[in-house]
Amino acid sequence: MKSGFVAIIGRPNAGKSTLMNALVGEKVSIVSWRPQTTRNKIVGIMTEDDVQVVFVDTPGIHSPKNELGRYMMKSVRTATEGVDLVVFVADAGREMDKRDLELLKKHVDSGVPVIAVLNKIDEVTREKTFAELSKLNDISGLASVIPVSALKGKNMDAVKSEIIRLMPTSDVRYYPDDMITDKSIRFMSAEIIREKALRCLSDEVPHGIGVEIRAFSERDDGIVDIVADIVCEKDSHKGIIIGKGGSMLKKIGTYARQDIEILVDAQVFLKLFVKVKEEWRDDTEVMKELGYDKKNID
Ligand SMILES: Nc1nc2c(ncn2[C@@H]2O[C@H](COP(=O)(O)OP(=O)(O)OP(=O)(O)O)[C@@H](O)[C@H]2O)c(=O)[nH]1
Ligand SMILES: [Mg+2]
Repeated sequence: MKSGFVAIIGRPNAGKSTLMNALVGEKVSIVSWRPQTTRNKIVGIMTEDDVQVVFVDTPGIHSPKNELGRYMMKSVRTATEGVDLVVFVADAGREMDKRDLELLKKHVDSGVPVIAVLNKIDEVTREKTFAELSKLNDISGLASVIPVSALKGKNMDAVKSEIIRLMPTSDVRYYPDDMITDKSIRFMSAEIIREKALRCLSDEVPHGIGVEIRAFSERDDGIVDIVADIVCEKDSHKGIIIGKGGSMLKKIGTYARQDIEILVDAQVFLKLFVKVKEEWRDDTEVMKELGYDKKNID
């Protein structure tokens, strides 16, 4: 029996969450083409007959410009503490710079095994893939360098077997066999709503969005009622989120409800409201309400 903890790190938009979901085999983390989609540490658990791997998906590493960014970077730092393996994900379509390579080296030097995964190879030419791979291969001390497409499932078996190879032998399983995440249904529902908002809205709005679940209850007949606020930073954004005659909010709500119904395996009534909280990304009180409390990062 083998089991262990694996932190998945990398720059924003590299495909960390897509990779984790592919390895776990379920959608645990939300995914969008917008950088900084993931804001918290998200645990995803892969359990098989003789192995359990506890993945920790993390926010993309960037220079924070507000308190939310600092919260996110603290999440990354704490996620890599005490893990058995670090998986560093890089986007093949984006040239790795000195900072990326230094970041990678820093983790290699810390003594924990590191796998570098070059993702999105489906999107670039072979030449480009080779160029980025050779940069990674020049770093000494990496356990392995693996080109993949997490989206298309290309070469994911290699990543999986390499991760399992590097897991410590252990008699303990950290989580029950059927558990895929440590996050609550409430948290997952808020994330799904945020994902739909990120995907539906035009460019200027999404970064300043947060979701707060205000009520979550189950009726006797099994129907689930959810009331949630989409929080944004400006009145003008509120208008955009609501849309003409409420059309945008309805669209976000419909997509979110469909996914939440799969999650809870029941019919869902979802009521969405939009609230403005100016500059909340620098307001620790509002951040707490939205689930971004630095003190709660363990
Ligand atoms: N073409 C292609 N796109 C991918 C691949 N993996 C992920 N993507 C896309 O890249 C975008 C970002 O993916 P995410 O998984 O959200 O990336 P992330 O690293 O978790 O991003 P943050 O949470 O913002 O740090 C999404 O649009 C994905 O569909 C891949 O292998 N190939
Ligand atoms: Mg992510």
